[in-house]
Amino acid sequence: MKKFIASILLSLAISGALRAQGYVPTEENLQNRKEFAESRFGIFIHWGVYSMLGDGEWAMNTKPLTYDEYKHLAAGFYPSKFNAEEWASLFKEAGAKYITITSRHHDGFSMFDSKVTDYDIMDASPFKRDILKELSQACAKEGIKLNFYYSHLDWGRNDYFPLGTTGKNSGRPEGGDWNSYLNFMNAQLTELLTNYGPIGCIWFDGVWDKKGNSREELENTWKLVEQYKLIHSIQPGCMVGNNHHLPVFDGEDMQMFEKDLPGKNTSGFSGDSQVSDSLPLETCETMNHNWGYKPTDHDYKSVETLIRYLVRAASNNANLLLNIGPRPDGTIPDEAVERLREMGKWLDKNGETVYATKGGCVPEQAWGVTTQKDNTLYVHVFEHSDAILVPIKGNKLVSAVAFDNGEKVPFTQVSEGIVLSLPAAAEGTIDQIITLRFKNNL
Ligand code: FHN
Repeated sequence: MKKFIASILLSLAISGALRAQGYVPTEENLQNRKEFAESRFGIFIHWGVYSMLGDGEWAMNTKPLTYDEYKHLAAGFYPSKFNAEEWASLFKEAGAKYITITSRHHDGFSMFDSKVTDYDIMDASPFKRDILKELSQACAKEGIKLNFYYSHLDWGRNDYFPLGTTGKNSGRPEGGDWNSYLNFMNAQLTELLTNYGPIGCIWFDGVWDKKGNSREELENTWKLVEQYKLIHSIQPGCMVGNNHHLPVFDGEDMQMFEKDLPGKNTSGFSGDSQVSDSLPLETCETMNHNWGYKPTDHDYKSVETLIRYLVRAASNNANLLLNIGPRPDGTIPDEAVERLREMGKWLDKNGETVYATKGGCVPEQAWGVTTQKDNTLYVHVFEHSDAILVPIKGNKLVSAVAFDNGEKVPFTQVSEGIVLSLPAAAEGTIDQIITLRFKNNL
């Protein structure tokens, strides 16, 4: 009997271990990961019926409103000025290579034509235009990849039970069929992966609602392995990412960090994450202080801060997913448009030093950061001085030139590395870039 139990335990352990490491990405998926990592800049879009309340995407929870009070907003959601082509052309002008839009946020409203709920743009709002379809077509025309944010958490549905730690005042019943909720999500994911062309990534958010759950409990509660398998079975190339703020789970293809660069935890979301050394990385950040629309939040980051953050992300091997919160009428706030255009102008000139680069082998210095490609190190100087030390040794420096005009930059090789005598930088220079070419690849 003991032997029998032991063998059952052993086979359970083996099947657990196999399951834990069972996912093998396809070639197509690996290619998509590579292209994603090379793209370095994406636009995050938090948009939904909550934009009408002008208080961010958590408005239902923070006001608080019950779901019954909140849900009627949808009947007034008519973004009369929404023009997917204008959006896509702005994103292209900004130099972004992909967008990640909220297909459904925690309030549960689906911004697409979903046959498995009436709480969507076709049935609950008078707009009756499939926003995601229009965006998928417009982005395809501009060569911009399309990713979908998808909330695991739902503040409205009765089958979201057991309840989690948020949305407690939404009036959901103390009972509900969790399996029905899982089936609903998988049916929606199937729609998203079937009706909108190739999807770059499903960007999950919200499993953290079930606080206190162990990794295994999270995996079991949300049936992540099965869900990820479903996604990969419909579109093997589609990446799965999950903003669970934990080390990656088997079946995930990228790792994101919220409001922090990989390895940092200034915002408190990444304390338990460990930076993956094999998956592409992404940092998401707001342009002002909110993800969803808040008209009174004019505290936008400067163009300088945003560009430097993009470069810093690249120097950490990460993309920047920069958020905008469109207005309820479908337009993008002027402050955001201006900044996107300026970033585009900068990327137009300097994109070579960011796109398809890796984090430089020289870690962040007091003067700035580095990115690299083959035998080239791009030195990004944020704090100008007459001379800087680039602590890199053991590779012969062939040339050093200013990236903007190709003029030679005098250098000396010393035992600690390379000393560059920097040319003067014009007032307001955001990033003085020096290109160093070495004999051997870095
Ligand atoms: O609760 C969400 C929040 O509304 C927003 O979508 C951000 C974006 O990273 N993620 C969650 C908080 O971790």
